[in-house]
Amino acid sequence: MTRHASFEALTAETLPVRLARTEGLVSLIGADTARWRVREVGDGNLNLVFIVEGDRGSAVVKQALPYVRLVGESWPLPLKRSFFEYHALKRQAARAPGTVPKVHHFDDAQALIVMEYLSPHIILRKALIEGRQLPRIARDLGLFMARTLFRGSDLHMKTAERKADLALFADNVELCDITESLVFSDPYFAAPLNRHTSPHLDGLVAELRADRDLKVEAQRLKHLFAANAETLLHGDLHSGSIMVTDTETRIIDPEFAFYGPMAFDVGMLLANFWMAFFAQAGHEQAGSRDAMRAYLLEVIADTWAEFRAEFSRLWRTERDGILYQRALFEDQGDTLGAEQALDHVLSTMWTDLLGFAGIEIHRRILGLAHNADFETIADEDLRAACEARALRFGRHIAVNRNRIHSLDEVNALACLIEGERLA
Ligand code: SR1
Ligand code: MG
Repeated sequence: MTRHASFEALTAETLPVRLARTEGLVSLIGADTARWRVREVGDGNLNLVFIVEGDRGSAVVKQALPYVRLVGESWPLPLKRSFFEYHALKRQAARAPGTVPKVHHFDDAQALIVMEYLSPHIILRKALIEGRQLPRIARDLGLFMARTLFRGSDLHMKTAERKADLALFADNVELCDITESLVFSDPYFAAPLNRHTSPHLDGLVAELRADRDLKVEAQRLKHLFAANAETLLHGDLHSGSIMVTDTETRIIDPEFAFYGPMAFDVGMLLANFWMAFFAQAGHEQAGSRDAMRAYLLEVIADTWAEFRAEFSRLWRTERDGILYQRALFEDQGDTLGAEQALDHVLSTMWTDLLGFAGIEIHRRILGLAHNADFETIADEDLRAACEARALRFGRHIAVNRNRIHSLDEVNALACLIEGERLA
Protein backbone atom coordinates (compact mmCIF):
# COMPACT_ATOMS: atom_id res chain seq x y z
CA MET A 1 0.00 0.00 0.00
CA THR A 2 1.51 3.34 -1.02
CA ARG A 3 1.30 6.32 1.28
CA HIS A 4 -1.18 7.92 -1.15
CA ALA A 5 -3.39 4.87 -1.81
CA SER A 6 -6.48 6.61 -0.38
CA PHE A 7 -5.83 9.88 -2.24
CA GLU A 8 -8.82 11.55 -3.81
CA ALA A 9 -8.84 15.03 -5.29
CA LEU A 10 -11.13 17.46 -3.48
CA THR A 11 -13.79 19.57 -5.14
CA ALA A 12 -15.50 22.66 -3.74
CA GLU A 13 -18.55 20.44 -3.14
CA THR A 14 -16.81 17.52 -1.43
CA LEU A 15 -14.39 19.53 0.70
CA PRO A 16 -16.79 20.38 3.58
CA VAL A 17 -17.88 16.75 3.90
CA ARG A 18 -14.42 15.25 3.60
CA LEU A 19 -12.69 17.72 5.90
CA ALA A 20 -15.54 18.00 8.43
CA ARG A 21 -13.48 16.19 11.05
CA THR A 22 -10.18 17.92 10.37
CA GLU A 23 -9.72 19.73 13.66
CA GLY A 24 -7.10 22.10 12.22
CA LEU A 25 -9.71 23.38 9.78
CA VAL A 26 -12.91 23.14 11.84
CA SER A 27 -11.43 25.20 14.67
CA LEU A 28 -10.68 27.95 12.16
CA ILE A 29 -13.86 27.93 10.08
CA GLY A 30 -16.59 26.78 12.45
CA ALA A 31 -18.21 23.40 13.16
CA ASP A 32 -21.28 23.86 10.95
CA THR A 33 -19.87 22.70 7.63
CA ALA A 34 -23.16 23.51 5.89
CA ARG A 35 -22.20 27.15 6.35
CA TRP A 36 -18.72 26.79 4.82
CA ARG A 37 -18.22 28.74 1.61
CA VAL A 38 -15.63 27.08 -0.63
CA ARG A 39 -14.13 28.23 -3.92
CA GLU A 40 -11.31 26.78 -5.97
CA VAL A 41 -8.95 29.58 -6.96
CA GLY A 42 -5.81 27.75 -8.10
CA ASP A 43 -4.31 29.49 -11.10
CA GLY A 44 -0.83 28.00 -10.84
CA ASN A 45 0.62 25.26 -12.98
CA LEU A 46 0.33 22.34 -10.59
CA ASN A 47 -2.21 22.24 -7.75
CA LEU A 48 -5.71 22.74 -6.44
CA VAL A 49 -6.16 25.73 -4.12
CA PHE A 50 -9.39 26.27 -2.18
CA ILE A 51 -10.39 29.25 -0.08
CA VAL A 52 -12.69 28.14 2.74
CA GLU A 53 -14.68 30.75 4.68
CA GLY A 54 -17.18 30.35 7.48
CA ASP A 55 -18.65 31.89 10.60
CA ARG A 56 -15.40 31.88 12.53
CA GLY A 57 -12.79 32.64 9.92
CA SER A 58 -11.05 31.43 6.83
CA ALA A 59 -8.25 29.18 5.55
CA VAL A 60 -6.61 27.96 2.39
CA VAL A 61 -6.58 24.27 1.53
CA LYS A 62 -3.90 23.45 -1.01
CA GLN A 63 -3.93 19.97 -2.50
CA ALA A 64 -1.46 18.45 -4.93
CA LEU A 65 -2.77 16.60 -7.97
CA PRO A 66 -1.10 13.45 -9.28
CA TYR A 67 -0.25 15.23 -12.51
CA VAL A 68 0.84 18.64 -13.85
CA ARG A 69 -2.34 20.71 -13.93
CA LEU A 70 -1.03 22.93 -16.73
CA VAL A 71 -0.51 19.95 -19.04
CA GLY A 72 -2.96 17.33 -17.80
CA GLU A 73 -2.87 13.67 -16.83
CA SER A 74 -0.38 12.87 -19.58
CA TRP A 75 2.32 14.33 -17.28
CA PRO A 76 2.14 12.45 -13.95
CA LEU A 77 3.70 14.19 -10.96
CA PRO A 78 4.05 12.62 -7.48
CA LEU A 79 1.85 13.79 -4.65
CA LYS A 80 4.83 13.81 -2.30
CA ARG A 81 5.60 17.38 -3.38
CA SER A 82 3.06 18.43 -0.76
CA PHE A 83 5.28 16.80 1.90
CA PHE A 84 8.26 18.86 0.71
CA GLU A 85 6.20 22.04 0.65
CA TYR A 86 5.03 21.40 4.22
CA HIS A 87 8.56 20.76 5.47
CA ALA A 88 9.93 23.77 3.61
CA LEU A 89 7.23 26.03 5.09
CA LYS A 90 8.13 24.83 8.60
CA ARG A 91 11.80 25.55 8.06
CA GLN A 92 11.21 28.94 6.44
CA ALA A 93 8.90 29.95 9.32
CA ALA A 94 11.64 29.11 11.81
CA ARG A 95 14.45 30.74 9.83
CA ALA A 96 12.59 33.87 8.68
CA PRO A 97 9.67 34.33 11.11
CA GLY A 98 6.55 36.02 9.75
CA THR A 99 7.39 35.58 6.07
CA VAL A 100 5.31 32.53 5.10
CA PRO A 101 1.69 31.53 5.69
CA LYS A 102 0.99 29.74 8.97
CA VAL A 103 0.42 26.01 8.55
CA HIS A 104 -2.60 24.69 10.45
CA HIS A 105 -2.71 21.08 9.30
CA PHE A 106 -0.92 18.67 6.97
CA ASP A 107 -2.39 15.45 5.58
CA ASP A 108 0.31 13.47 3.82
CA ALA A 109 -2.03 10.78 2.43
CA GLN A 110 -4.32 13.36 0.85
CA ALA A 111 -1.35 15.59 -0.12
CA LEU A 112 -3.03 18.62 1.39
CA ILE A 113 -1.97 21.52 3.54
CA VAL A 114 -4.38 23.72 5.47
CA MET A 115 -2.81 27.13 5.83
CA GLU A 116 -3.48 30.74 6.58
CA TYR A 117 -5.64 32.60 4.05
CA LEU A 118 -3.71 35.75 3.23
CA SER A 119 -6.13 38.61 2.73
CA PRO A 120 -6.17 41.29 1.34
CA HIS A 121 -2.85 40.18 -0.15
CA ILE A 122 -2.53 39.79 -3.90
CA ILE A 123 0.07 38.02 -6.02
CA LEU A 124 3.06 40.31 -6.53
CA ARG A 125 3.18 39.59 -10.27
CA LYS A 126 -0.37 40.90 -10.65
CA ALA A 127 0.48 44.04 -8.69
CA LEU A 128 3.52 44.73 -10.88
CA ILE A 129 1.47 44.25 -14.06
CA GLU A 130 -1.07 46.75 -12.69
CA GLY A 131 1.76 49.21 -12.12
CA ARG A 132 1.57 49.19 -8.33
CA GLN A 133 4.68 50.21 -6.43
CA LEU A 134 4.93 48.15 -3.27
CA PRO A 135 7.07 49.95 -0.73
CA ARG A 136 8.33 46.96 1.27
CA ILE A 137 9.25 44.23 -1.14
CA ALA A 138 12.97 44.93 -1.55
CA ARG A 139 13.60 44.89 2.18
CA ASP A 140 11.27 41.97 2.95
CA LEU A 141 12.54 39.78 0.11
CA GLY A 142 16.19 40.62 0.73
CA LEU A 143 15.77 39.62 4.38
CA PHE A 144 13.79 36.49 3.54
CA MET A 145 16.43 35.22 1.15
CA ALA A 146 19.39 36.06 3.37
CA ARG A 147 17.82 34.43 6.43
CA THR A 148 16.52 31.26 4.78
CA LEU A 149 19.59 30.72 2.59
CA PHE A 150 22.15 31.44 5.30
CA ARG A 151 20.38 29.59 8.10
CA GLY A 152 19.71 26.52 5.93
CA SER A 153 23.37 26.04 5.08
CA ASP A 154 26.57 24.68 6.62
CA LEU A 155 27.42 28.27 7.46
CA HIS A 156 24.95 28.03 10.30
CA MET A 157 23.37 24.60 10.83
CA LYS A 158 24.82 21.67 12.71
CA THR A 159 26.19 19.65 9.85
CA ALA A 160 24.49 16.40 10.95
CA GLU A 161 21.13 18.21 10.82
CA ARG A 162 21.90 19.73 7.45
CA LYS A 163 22.93 16.36 6.04
CA ALA A 164 19.75 14.72 7.34
CA ASP A 165 17.74 17.53 5.77
CA LEU A 166 19.67 17.21 2.53
CA ALA A 167 18.70 13.52 2.46
CA LEU A 168 15.05 14.36 3.15
CA PHE A 169 14.75 16.89 0.35
CA ALA A 170 16.89 14.85 -2.07
CA ASP A 171 13.75 12.82 -2.76
CA ASN A 172 12.08 15.83 -4.40
CA VAL A 173 13.41 14.38 -7.62
CA GLU A 174 10.55 15.04 -10.01
CA LEU A 175 10.26 18.73 -9.17
CA CYS A 176 14.00 19.14 -9.56
CA ASP A 177 13.65 17.39 -12.90
CA ILE A 178 11.07 19.99 -13.99
CA THR A 179 13.57 22.75 -13.24
CA GLU A 180 16.51 20.86 -14.70
CA SER A 181 14.67 20.30 -17.97
CA LEU A 182 12.37 23.30 -18.32
CA VAL A 183 14.77 25.95 -17.09
CA PHE A 184 18.22 24.76 -18.09
CA SER A 185 17.81 22.70 -21.24
CA ASP A 186 14.51 22.99 -23.12
CA PRO A 187 14.85 26.67 -24.10
CA TYR A 188 18.05 25.86 -26.00
CA PHE A 189 16.73 23.22 -28.39
CA ALA A 190 13.43 22.37 -30.08
CA ALA A 191 11.96 20.59 -27.05
CA PRO A 192 8.40 19.35 -27.62
CA LEU A 193 6.79 21.48 -24.89
CA ASN A 194 8.41 24.75 -25.96
CA ARG A 195 6.39 27.59 -27.36
CA HIS A 196 6.97 31.23 -28.08
CA THR A 197 4.73 34.17 -28.69
CA SER A 198 5.00 34.89 -32.34
CA PRO A 199 6.83 34.09 -35.57
CA HIS A 200 8.51 37.48 -35.08
CA LEU A 201 10.71 35.74 -32.52
CA ASP A 202 11.68 32.81 -34.77
CA GLY A 203 14.94 34.40 -35.91
CA LEU A 204 16.06 35.29 -32.42
CA VAL A 205 15.06 31.87 -31.09
CA ALA A 206 17.18 30.19 -33.78
CA GLU A 207 20.06 32.53 -32.94
CA LEU A 208 19.90 31.68 -29.23
CA ARG A 209 19.69 27.93 -29.89
CA ALA A 210 22.79 28.19 -32.08
CA ASP A 211 24.66 30.26 -29.53
CA ARG A 212 27.45 27.99 -28.28
CA ASP A 213 28.56 30.32 -25.50
CA LEU A 214 25.01 30.56 -24.18
CA LYS A 215 24.41 26.80 -24.30
CA VAL A 216 27.67 26.09 -22.48
CA GLU A 217 26.81 28.68 -19.85
CA ALA A 218 23.30 27.24 -19.38
CA GLN A 219 24.80 23.79 -18.87
CA ARG A 220 27.43 25.08 -16.44
CA LEU A 221 24.58 26.61 -14.45
CA LYS A 222 22.60 23.37 -14.60
CA HIS A 223 25.71 21.59 -13.29
CA LEU A 224 25.87 24.06 -10.42
CA PHE A 225 22.15 23.68 -9.71
CA ALA A 226 22.30 19.88 -9.67
CA ALA A 227 25.61 19.41 -7.87
CA ASN A 228 25.99 22.25 -5.38
CA ALA A 229 23.79 21.29 -2.42
CA GLU A 230 24.57 24.46 -0.53
CA THR A 231 21.33 25.33 1.24
CA LEU A 232 17.60 24.69 1.36
CA LEU A 233 16.22 26.72 -1.53
CA HIS A 234 12.67 27.89 -2.02
CA GLY A 235 13.26 26.55 -5.51
CA ASP A 236 10.60 28.56 -7.38
CA LEU A 237 10.99 32.09 -6.08
CA HIS A 238 9.29 34.14 -8.77
CA SER A 239 6.82 37.00 -8.41
CA GLY A 240 3.92 34.52 -8.63
CA SER A 241 5.18 32.91 -5.40
CA ILE A 242 4.91 36.15 -3.41
CA MET A 243 1.80 37.75 -1.92
CA VAL A 244 1.77 41.40 -0.99
CA THR A 245 -0.04 44.34 0.51
CA ASP A 246 1.52 47.76 0.95
CA THR A 247 2.58 46.72 4.42
CA GLU A 248 3.31 43.00 4.18
CA THR A 249 5.16 40.51 2.01
CA ARG A 250 4.62 36.75 2.29
CA ILE A 251 6.33 34.01 0.35
CA ILE A 252 4.27 30.98 -0.69
CA ASP A 253 4.55 27.72 -2.66
CA PRO A 254 7.94 26.21 -1.77
CA GLU A 255 7.09 22.79 -3.25
CA PHE A 256 10.26 22.92 -5.39
CA ALA A 257 12.36 23.14 -2.22
CA PHE A 258 15.63 21.23 -2.25
CA TYR A 259 19.30 21.72 -1.46
CA GLY A 260 20.94 23.78 -4.18
CA PRO A 261 23.06 26.89 -4.74
CA MET A 262 22.07 30.07 -2.90
CA ALA A 263 22.36 32.11 -6.07
CA PHE A 264 19.47 30.22 -7.67
CA ASP A 265 16.71 31.77 -5.53
CA VAL A 266 18.24 35.24 -5.76
CA GLY A 267 18.76 35.03 -9.53
CA MET A 268 15.27 33.74 -10.20
CA LEU A 269 13.70 36.51 -8.14
CA LEU A 270 15.70 39.31 -9.76
CA ALA A 271 14.98 37.82 -13.22
CA ASN A 272 11.29 38.19 -12.54
CA PHE A 273 11.75 41.86 -11.66
CA TRP A 274 13.75 42.41 -14.87
CA MET A 275 11.00 40.68 -16.86
CA ALA A 276 8.45 42.94 -15.20
CA PHE A 277 10.63 45.87 -16.33
CA PHE A 278 10.73 44.73 -19.97
CA ALA A 279 6.98 44.00 -19.94
CA GLN A 280 5.99 47.51 -18.84
CA ALA A 281 5.91 48.79 -22.44
CA GLY A 282 3.05 46.36 -23.03
CA HIS A 283 1.02 47.84 -20.18
CA GLU A 284 1.21 51.55 -21.02
CA GLN A 285 -2.31 52.03 -22.41
CA ALA A 286 -3.39 53.90 -19.29
CA GLY A 287 -0.30 56.12 -19.23
CA SER A 288 3.46 56.03 -19.20
CA ARG A 289 5.15 53.41 -17.07
CA ASP A 290 8.46 55.30 -16.79
CA ALA A 291 8.06 55.69 -13.03
CA MET A 292 7.25 51.99 -12.71
CA ARG A 293 10.34 51.07 -14.70
CA ALA A 294 12.49 53.23 -12.43
CA TYR A 295 10.81 51.66 -9.39
CA LEU A 296 11.55 48.12 -10.61
CA LEU A 297 15.24 48.86 -11.16
CA GLU A 298 15.41 50.39 -7.71
CA VAL A 299 13.72 47.32 -6.20
CA ILE A 300 16.32 45.10 -7.88
CA ALA A 301 19.23 47.16 -6.56
CA ASP A 302 17.68 47.45 -3.09
CA THR A 303 16.82 43.74 -2.85
CA TRP A 304 20.41 42.77 -3.57
CA ALA A 305 21.70 45.45 -1.16
CA GLU A 306 19.34 44.25 1.61
CA PHE A 307 20.32 40.67 0.92
CA ARG A 308 24.03 41.46 1.12
CA ALA A 309 23.64 43.51 4.30
CA GLU A 310 21.63 40.84 6.12
CA PHE A 311 23.78 37.98 4.84
CA SER A 312 26.87 39.87 6.04
CA ARG A 313 25.26 40.51 9.44
CA LEU A 314 24.45 36.80 9.79
CA TRP A 315 27.97 35.93 8.67
CA ARG A 316 29.37 38.02 11.51
CA THR A 317 26.89 36.92 14.18
CA GLU A 318 25.56 33.43 13.34
CA ARG A 319 28.43 31.71 11.52
CA ASP A 320 28.30 28.65 13.76
CA GLY A 321 28.52 25.84 11.21
CA ILE A 322 31.45 23.89 9.83
CA LEU A 323 32.34 26.44 7.14
CA TYR A 324 34.82 29.31 7.64
CA GLN A 325 35.00 28.52 11.35
CA ARG A 326 35.63 31.29 13.82
CA ALA A 327 38.48 29.18 15.23
CA LEU A 328 40.42 30.01 12.07
CA PHE A 329 39.57 33.69 11.93
CA GLU A 330 37.98 35.78 14.69
CA ASP A 331 39.30 33.56 17.49
CA GLN A 332 42.81 34.27 16.24
CA GLY A 333 42.14 37.98 15.95
CA ASP A 334 41.83 37.65 12.18
CA THR A 335 38.54 39.48 11.62
CA LEU A 336 39.76 40.62 8.23
CA GLY A 337 40.21 37.01 7.14
CA ALA A 338 36.53 36.36 7.84
CA GLU A 339 35.62 39.49 5.85
CA GLN A 340 37.83 38.34 2.97
CA ALA A 341 36.03 34.98 2.92
CA LEU A 342 32.65 36.74 3.01
CA ASP A 343 33.68 38.81 -0.01
CA HIS A 344 34.55 35.59 -1.86
CA VAL A 345 31.20 33.99 -1.04
CA LEU A 346 29.21 37.08 -2.05
CA SER A 347 31.15 37.68 -5.23
CA THR A 348 30.71 34.06 -6.38
CA MET A 349 27.02 34.35 -5.58
CA TRP A 350 26.80 37.57 -7.62
CA THR A 351 28.34 35.97 -10.69
CA ASP A 352 26.11 32.92 -10.44
CA LEU A 353 22.89 34.81 -9.80
CA LEU A 354 23.38 36.74 -13.03
CA GLY A 355 23.62 33.43 -14.88
CA PHE A 356 20.53 32.00 -13.22
CA ALA A 357 18.64 35.23 -13.91
CA GLY A 358 19.53 35.16 -17.60
CA ILE A 359 18.33 31.64 -18.18
CA GLU A 360 15.19 32.12 -16.05
CA ILE A 361 14.25 34.94 -18.42
CA HIS A 362 14.81 32.68 -21.41
CA ARG A 363 12.71 29.82 -20.13
CA ARG A 364 9.74 32.09 -19.37
CA ILE A 365 9.68 33.23 -22.99
CA LEU A 366 10.85 30.15 -24.88
CA GLY A 367 9.78 27.20 -22.73
CA LEU A 368 6.53 25.69 -21.49
CA ALA A 369 5.73 27.89 -18.50
CA HIS A 370 5.38 31.53 -19.52
CA ASN A 371 4.56 34.35 -17.17
CA ALA A 372 1.66 36.76 -17.06
CA ASP A 373 3.86 39.86 -17.31
CA PHE A 374 4.25 39.14 -21.01
CA GLU A 375 1.24 36.85 -21.58
CA THR A 376 -1.25 39.57 -20.63
CA ILE A 377 0.03 41.89 -23.37
CA ALA A 378 -2.76 41.44 -25.90
CA ASP A 379 -0.98 42.89 -28.94
CA GLU A 380 1.16 40.07 -30.30
CA ASP A 381 3.72 42.31 -32.01
CA LEU A 382 4.15 44.46 -28.92
CA ARG A 383 4.46 41.36 -26.76
CA ALA A 384 7.09 39.88 -29.07
CA ALA A 385 9.05 43.14 -29.04
CA CYS A 386 9.06 43.21 -25.22
CA GLU A 387 10.10 39.57 -25.09
CA ALA A 388 12.87 40.05 -27.65
CA ARG A 389 14.42 42.79 -25.53
CA ALA A 390 14.24 40.56 -22.44
CA LEU A 391 15.79 37.65 -24.34
CA ARG A 392 18.74 39.77 -25.48
CA PHE A 393 19.21 41.08 -21.96
CA GLY A 394 19.09 37.52 -20.55
CA ARG A 395 21.67 36.31 -23.04
CA HIS A 396 24.04 39.15 -22.21
CA ILE A 397 23.97 38.69 -18.45
CA ALA A 398 24.22 34.89 -18.64
CA VAL A 399 27.18 34.85 -21.01
CA ASN A 400 29.04 37.85 -19.59
CA ARG A 401 28.39 37.19 -15.93
CA ASN A 402 32.08 36.98 -15.05
CA ARG A 403 32.71 40.40 -16.51
CA ILE A 404 29.82 42.31 -14.94
CA HIS A 405 30.66 43.88 -11.62
CA SER A 406 27.67 45.80 -10.30
CA LEU A 407 23.92 46.06 -10.39
CA ASP A 408 24.26 49.59 -11.70
CA GLU A 409 25.92 48.10 -14.78
CA VAL A 410 23.15 45.53 -15.23
CA ASN A 411 20.37 48.06 -14.74
CA ALA A 412 22.12 50.43 -17.16
CA LEU A 413 22.18 47.59 -19.69
CA ALA A 414 18.44 47.03 -19.16
CA CYS A 415 17.83 50.75 -19.80
CA LEU A 416 20.02 50.67 -22.90
CA ILE A 417 18.16 47.71 -24.38
CA GLU A 418 14.78 49.19 -23.38
CA GLY A 419 15.85 52.55 -24.84
CA GLU A 420 16.33 50.96 -28.25
CA ARG A 421 12.54 50.69 -28.55
CA LEU A 422 12.38 54.51 -28.60
CA ALA A 423 15.24 55.03 -31.02
C1 SR1 B 1 5.33 22.08 -15.28
S1 SR1 B 1 5.52 23.23 -14.03
C2 SR1 B 1 6.09 24.65 -14.78
C3 SR1 B 1 6.55 25.68 -13.85
O1 SR1 B 1 5.53 26.01 -12.92
C4 SR1 B 1 6.09 26.18 -11.63
O2 SR1 B 1 5.62 27.33 -11.03
C5 SR1 B 1 7.59 26.20 -11.83
O3 SR1 B 1 8.06 27.50 -12.08
C6 SR1 B 1 7.74 25.31 -12.99
O4 SR1 B 1 8.97 25.47 -13.66
MG1 MG C 1 4.15 27.54 -7.63
